[in-house]
Amino acid sequence: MKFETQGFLHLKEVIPSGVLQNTQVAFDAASQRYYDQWRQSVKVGTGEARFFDIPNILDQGSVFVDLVDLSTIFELLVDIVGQDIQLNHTHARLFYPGPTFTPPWHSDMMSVLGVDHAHTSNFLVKIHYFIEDLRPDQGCLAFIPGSHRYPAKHPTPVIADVEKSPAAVKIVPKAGDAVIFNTHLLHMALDNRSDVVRKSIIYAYSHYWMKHYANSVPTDLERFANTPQRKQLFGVDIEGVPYFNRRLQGNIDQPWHSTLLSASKRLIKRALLRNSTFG
Ligand SMILES: O=C(O)CCC(=O)C(=O)O
Repeated sequence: MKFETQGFLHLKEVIPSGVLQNTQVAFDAASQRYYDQWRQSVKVGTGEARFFDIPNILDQGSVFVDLVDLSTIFELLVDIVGQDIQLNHTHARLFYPGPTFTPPWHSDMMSVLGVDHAHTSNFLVKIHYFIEDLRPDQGCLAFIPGSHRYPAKHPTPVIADVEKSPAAVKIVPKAGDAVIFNTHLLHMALDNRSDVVRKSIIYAYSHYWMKHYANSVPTDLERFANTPQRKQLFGVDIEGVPYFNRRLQGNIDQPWHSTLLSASKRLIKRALLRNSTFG
């Protein structure tokens, strides 16, 4: 699969037009709700000036929850991550004109221990959804295809001009497109040299057993975790199902586990009986 070799895919027109329109409206409304708060935090020095992340996007409208398992993309996502998929974190971002805020050519996984990243293309996968056409100079994403396979301690490439380098690829998405990538792939957001803010919605997915962030769970779980798929994506545990065994197409039975469970039930019963006899 191209994703395995290159480490990213540009998926065109994956957001259906009705959903796209609702997302644009909900995104602008949510950013207006929090804009003053963000400006204030920048003023007092606690906020980031170069970009603004709308807090808890899954609480800002049901359309953002619908994007979590969008039917046009979800099967592919499950193919890449696996049947034990869970949402890991979310961002809804406005990147204002100015220099990039990302480190040049970075992997998000550099400090993660216990995983051989060069051989694992499904550990943490991100989708960036775009709700407006981007200009080529509007803070586009760029990748070094295949760099997720570099051996550990491989020197970070230095690329003077992304436009001219045969080693790098810049993506210029249109409204409704998505870019999906292995977060170990070397990537960056380029400078936003335009005079227009870049808007994007970023959802990261990993496995059910991995700790997830609070912003990957909508507050109104009763309303939104309304299918087994959504329950798994939002990390709702099922009693008796080990984290490692969660699967979209039926959780794995673990005979030793149920044997253990009935053994402990027998023990408890015996202890209760003894207490009632001798107590
Ligand atoms: O373009 C962005 O907003 C951030 C890009 C990036 O480094 C990431 O998503 O990991």
